Amino acid sequence: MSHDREPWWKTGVVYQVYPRSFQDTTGDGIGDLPGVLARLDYLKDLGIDALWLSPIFPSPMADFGYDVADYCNVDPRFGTLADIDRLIAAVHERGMRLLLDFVPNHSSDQHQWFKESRSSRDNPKRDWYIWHDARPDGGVPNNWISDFGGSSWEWDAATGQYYLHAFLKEQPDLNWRNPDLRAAMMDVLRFWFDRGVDGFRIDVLWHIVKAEGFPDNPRKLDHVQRMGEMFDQLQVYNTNQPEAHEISAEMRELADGYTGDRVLIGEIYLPFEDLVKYYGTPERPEVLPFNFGLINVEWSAEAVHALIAEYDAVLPPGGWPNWVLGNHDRPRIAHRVGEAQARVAAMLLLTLRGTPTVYYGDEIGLPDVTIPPDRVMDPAELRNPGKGVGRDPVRSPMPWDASAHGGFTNGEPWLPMNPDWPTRNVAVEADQDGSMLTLHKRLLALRRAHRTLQLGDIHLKPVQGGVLAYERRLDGETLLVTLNLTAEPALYALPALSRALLSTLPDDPATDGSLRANEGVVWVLERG
Ligand code: TEU
Repeated sequence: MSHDREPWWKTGVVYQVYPRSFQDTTGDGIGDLPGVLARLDYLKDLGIDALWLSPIFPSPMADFGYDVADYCNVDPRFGTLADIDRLIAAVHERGMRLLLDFVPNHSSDQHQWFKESRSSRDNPKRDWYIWHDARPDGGVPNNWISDFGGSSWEWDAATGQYYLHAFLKEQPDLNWRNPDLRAAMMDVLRFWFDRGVDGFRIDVLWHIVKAEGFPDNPRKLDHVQRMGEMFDQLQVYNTNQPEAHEISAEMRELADGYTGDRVLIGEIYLPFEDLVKYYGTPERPEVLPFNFGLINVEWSAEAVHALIAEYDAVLPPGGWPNWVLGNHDRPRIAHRVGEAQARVAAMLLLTLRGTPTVYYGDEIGLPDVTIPPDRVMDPAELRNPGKGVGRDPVRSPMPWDASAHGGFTNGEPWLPMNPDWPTRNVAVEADQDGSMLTLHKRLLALRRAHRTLQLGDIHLKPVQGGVLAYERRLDGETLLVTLNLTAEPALYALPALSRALLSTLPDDPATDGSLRANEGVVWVLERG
């Protein structure tokens, strides 16, 4: 069977760049687009296929770019439209792809559209946002809670109505029920597709439409602590409405009008049975939803096995899986499972069936960085201090070498570097046989060398003493992955004629299936 015609995003590996923290070229302590350009050869050499850039659009930065003031331009802190054009061209010259971040649920309150919308009740753009009268007693229209805490409604004294914001009050929600707004946002996608962008990660896609009539959300009894106040409620009326599927199908249709297998990856935090509906149907495809299962799972062979099985069971026919270990909102993998297990996690991510996304810095084992109170930048932390919801720790600047500020900037970095940057940086790890970076390069090279790892079927094996194992099979080749998710040695009963291809540990693995503490191995099963 030929697999040559599979779209690039099925076989490829995505790498998330948080542009503020990648490479500064101007000395302002904030990364920029020329910085990304300067590091493209590093990414090519690492072996990834596509870069996704978190938002680079003009923004007051109330939520570090997720508050967009102009969807069709570049923030001067990051560069210019000419810089993005150069970057697109340079990415393509290297045979890679570039994805941008589309933020359709809300704009900045400084967007021209919102300025017009709030200027008067009869402004033509009034209905581009979600306005609502106060209750007779002057109270908020309903009980919806914003993601950063407090009511989702903000009073606008000038026009005497509330507007809705699922996140900060500086991020008013757009009204996708308004056809003109909808058309304007589709034009935004066209603007970037026409410039050659290969796709988008779509921010909070499941939030995009709200229930008509704005009913109160029911209260939830089991309080999910880490996630904050908003999760005291079941998010039934403010998120995941049927109309969201029509919109994602429309976006998909637009993308399909372009050549080159453009991809749309939806950021959706929902239980699997609801999540997978965003694949759409073969007749009406939607998006590739991010699967955040590995971010939340308890780190044991049994729990990860159950997670993979559960996701596989709900995946619709033809639905291509997706796996993620971390992003700019969630604790880093090295922080969650420890440095030793982070190596095993990397092998898991890059050998599972599906499109993996690597979060910048995870390839060198960056930790979560403790932020002193006077350096906190994230509104989530500023509004809920000390609750552990801050995202600055996972956004620290990339340490490239042992020069000042890790080679990230000539100025003062906007967030503190990892304290061990003089030894944990790209240059040091590039020369170390046993480093996390070398492991990532080997895993990515192995994935490229074996189509089986890219496209093969997956067959989960029963867990044996803390070892998670699965086979990947394609066109007569069988690879076996055995992952010791414990800090103790473990034994896995190997099939005959198994030959090790790669261990997560620097020296050769045992040939009898015994795994060292925190070791993962990829084997090829040779035919007798
Ligand atoms: O994140 C939405 C999201 O899923 C939330 O979990 C959010 O990260 C967290 O609760 C904040 O406290 C996306 C972006 O990834 C995030 O950076 C933005 O802040 C958010 O949307 C609003 O655009």
